[in-house]
Amino acid sequence: MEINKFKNYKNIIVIGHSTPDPDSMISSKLMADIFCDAGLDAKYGILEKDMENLEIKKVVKDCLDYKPVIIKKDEIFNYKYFLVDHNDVSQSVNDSSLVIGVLDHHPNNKSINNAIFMDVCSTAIAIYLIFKDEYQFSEIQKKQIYHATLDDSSYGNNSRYKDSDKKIIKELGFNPDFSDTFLKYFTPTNLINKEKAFITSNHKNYLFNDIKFEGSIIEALNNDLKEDYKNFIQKGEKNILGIWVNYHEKETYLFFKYNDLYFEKKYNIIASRSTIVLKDALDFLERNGLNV
Ligand SMILES: [Mn+2]
Repeated sequence: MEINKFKNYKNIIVIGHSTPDPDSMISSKLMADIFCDAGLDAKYGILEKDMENLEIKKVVKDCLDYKPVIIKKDEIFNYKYFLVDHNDVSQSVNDSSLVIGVLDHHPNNKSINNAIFMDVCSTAIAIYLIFKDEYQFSEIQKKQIYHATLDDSSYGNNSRYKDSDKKIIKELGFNPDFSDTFLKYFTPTNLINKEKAFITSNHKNYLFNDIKFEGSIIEALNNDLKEDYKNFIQKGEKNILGIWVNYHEKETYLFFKYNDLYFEKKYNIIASRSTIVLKDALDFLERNGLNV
C-alpha cells in the first residue's frame, strides 16, 4: 500500500464498521499506528451514534485501551476516512467522497475504487501481511492481531479461520489452536433486555441496490430464547437478517424477514455471517425475483 499518497490529507480517521467488533476496533487502531509512524495526520475513530450500544469485549480489553476519537454527526465532514473491516460506506460515514482508502476482508460491495481486499480471517491479519516488511510490529500489537483473529474466527470455530491464517498466528508467536481461549474470552450476548439485544447485538445495516435490511447476531450457549428471537424477526416490522449461534452445540440458525418474504435455515457449524449466511440470504432474495 502506497501510504505516502495520503500525506496531503489532514485529519485522517481510520474507522471500522458500525457497532464495531473487536477486529474493527483493533484494526482501526493498528492502521492509525502505522499511518502515524509514516508521518500521517491520522487517528482512529468511531461515530457518536455507535457509542450508545458499544460493548468492549474482554478480548479487546485484555490487549487494547480503546480510546477512539468520537465523531459527532455534524463533524463527519471535518475528516477524511480510511475504512477498515468494511467497504460499504452505509456501514459507517455514508459518503464515499470522504473515503481515501479501504482495507477489508469482506465481500466487495464495489462502492469504493482502489479498495484493497484480502482473503484472510481478520483485517488485523491483512494489516500485518501488508506492512510486516516495512513496519516493526511491537509485542502488544502482535497480541492485538492475535486477539482480533480470535474473535473473528469465533475462537477457531468458523470456516473463515484457514491454515494460511494459522501460519500467521504462529509467526506472531501464538498458539494457532484457539480451543483453550474460548472459555477465557467468550461472552454470550446479554439477553436481559432481549428485544433490544435482538436488534442491537452485532448490528449491521445492509444495502444492496435499493434493498435495505438490518442484521443482528445472538451468540449463545443454548437455544433457550431462540424461538423468541425467531418470532421477533418473523413477526416484527423491520427487515432483519437474524443469526442465532449456539456455540455449545456448534450450530447456527438464520432467520430472515424481508417485507412479506421469510426464510430460515439451520447450519450444523458455526457459520460466518459475511461469508456464508449473508450469501444464503441474498440467494433467497434473488430466487424471489429481487435484484441484489
Ligand atoms: Mn473483521
